[in-house]
Amino acid sequence: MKLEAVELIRLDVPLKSAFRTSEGSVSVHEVVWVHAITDVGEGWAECAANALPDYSSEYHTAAAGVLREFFIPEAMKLGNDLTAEAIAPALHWAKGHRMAKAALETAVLDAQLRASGMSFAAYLGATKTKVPAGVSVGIMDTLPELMKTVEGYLADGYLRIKLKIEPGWDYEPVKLVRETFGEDLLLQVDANTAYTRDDFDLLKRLDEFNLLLIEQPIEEEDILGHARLAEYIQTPVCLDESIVSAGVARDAIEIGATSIINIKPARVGGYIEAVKIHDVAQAAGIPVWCGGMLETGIGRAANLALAALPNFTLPGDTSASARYFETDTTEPFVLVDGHIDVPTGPGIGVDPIREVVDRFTVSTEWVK
Ligand code: OSB
Ligand code: MG
Repeated sequence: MKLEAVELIRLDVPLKSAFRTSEGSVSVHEVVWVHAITDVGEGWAECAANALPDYSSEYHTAAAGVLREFFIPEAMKLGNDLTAEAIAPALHWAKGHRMAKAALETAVLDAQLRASGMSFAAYLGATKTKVPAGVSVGIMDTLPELMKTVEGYLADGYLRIKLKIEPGWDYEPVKLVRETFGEDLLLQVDANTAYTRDDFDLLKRLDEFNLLLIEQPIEEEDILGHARLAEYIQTPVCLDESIVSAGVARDAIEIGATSIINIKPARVGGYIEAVKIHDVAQAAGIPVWCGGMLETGIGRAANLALAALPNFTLPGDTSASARYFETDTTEPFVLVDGHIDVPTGPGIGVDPIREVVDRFTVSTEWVK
């Protein structure tokens, strides 16, 4: 196949409510979409980069820039040899920018799979037709507000709760949620790097709540620090931001820095690398789960396909459309008995709703 043109679309999709983490608060999901036009048809991907370089060094205008200036021209240079599998090797010379790389690879893969009639789930090796859904709960202004929010998600049927934490919003909210909703609730926390090596005693206090895991407590480069923490506390340590490739995953597992991994395809450069991490973890007996970046349906669809692989044994952050948006960009994903169906159609299996996309579009540019 051959890449003929790419449309980069900037969208502002309003969130139902602000989502606050230790890194900041967002009330509008600002993203770039990659719409690939190939000789065998079109493909879609949502680039996960935030508006600010707060989760990682990437941000959406930088992603658009590196796609426009380097990555799309490089993919076009492949000529008729373009395949989704050829993208990562062709971009390997460029350091970092994994979310931008992932978006281009995913859009090309979508086109490739749509043309051959194969779903993402089948291509990636999915073994499930529906996946259990958890929900990520942001930091709130007050504890009553948090209780009301968690209660609402449990009423919706979510199977596990993840609380965002930061210094000053950790022990008390976790204790209250555990006491209010009981020992059987699957409960975990995510610090998004908010703590340091000086906070181990504080983090150890969370041991009493029998959490499934603590996600990315300290900074992403400090893998050794996570290994030390993992020895010090009982709660399993789960890395998110730190795991940027299958190689890093292998090393982090080997030194004991992570006993569970949050896999986000965008963070690691795409779905092909994500499957490699799944396999490395599986071989080491380390369970994985699928994280999210507040994606709209276009990004969520492919994440659900990945979450259907066999070693994704914990509920992911792949929540229903209604958890995030009044109006999603695709047919909404719905929660049924705590699960979400894995799309079965060709490619990502869903299509953007043109009228909705137009409404949320801030700007578009064509790269040819
Ligand atoms: O750390 O997992 C994270 C959202 C944006 C950036 C980072 C993270 C998150 C979430 C929400 O926790 C995941 C989701 O529901 O998509
Ligand atoms: Mg996280």
